[in-house]
Amino acid sequence: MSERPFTYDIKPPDFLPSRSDNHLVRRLSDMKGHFADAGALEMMVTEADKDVYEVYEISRPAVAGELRQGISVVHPGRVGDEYFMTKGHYHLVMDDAEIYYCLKGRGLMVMQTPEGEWAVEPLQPHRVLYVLPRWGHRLVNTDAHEDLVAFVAYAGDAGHDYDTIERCGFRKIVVERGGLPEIVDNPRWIAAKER
Ligand code: S6P
Ligand code: ZN
Repeated sequence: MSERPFTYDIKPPDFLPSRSDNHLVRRLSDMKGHFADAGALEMMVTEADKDVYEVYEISRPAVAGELRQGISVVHPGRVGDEYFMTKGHYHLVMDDAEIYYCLKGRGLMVMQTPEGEWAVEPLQPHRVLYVLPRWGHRLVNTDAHEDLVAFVAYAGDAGHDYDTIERCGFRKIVVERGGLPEIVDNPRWIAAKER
């Protein structure tokens, strides 16, 4: 029988999808190299290897024309003064864009191009963010208590380039200063010309 159109629900209060094909959990120990304060991360991993974020994937074939979907949940917390966040990535197919629709919580999307341009956009419930082709993206939860939850949709063939971010980092990181989020230079960022 041929495949049929399908629906699923994303309902409050937790906004987890009623259907998902994969559930990924990224713990502190998966985040080595991503947070600026490596010492603080190491200590936290030893004390309690907390979940940093989770992804519920609604999988589709990895071909252009399909749309993969998911729910990303970034938990509240900090490593040193840096807020919990996703690893972040470029799409392997750099021309593939992505839609984020924020369902719950407060946060920031940190974005950049390989050429060193950067942008940070605030996320709050009911806000849509369009991630342009070529822009690497990382979700940051800046709330002290609540999960940051977003629905995402992106081209089936997009793929994930994590290596570039692992090697070079994001140009900007988000830290807490006096109880408020502040965007600062990433001491680990390696500019394209030095890569
Ligand atoms: C996929 C999309 C999201 C992220 C998720 C986790 O293109 O941007 O589903 O995969 O937010 O982030 P990351 O950086 O670990 O893939
Ligand atoms: Zn993406």
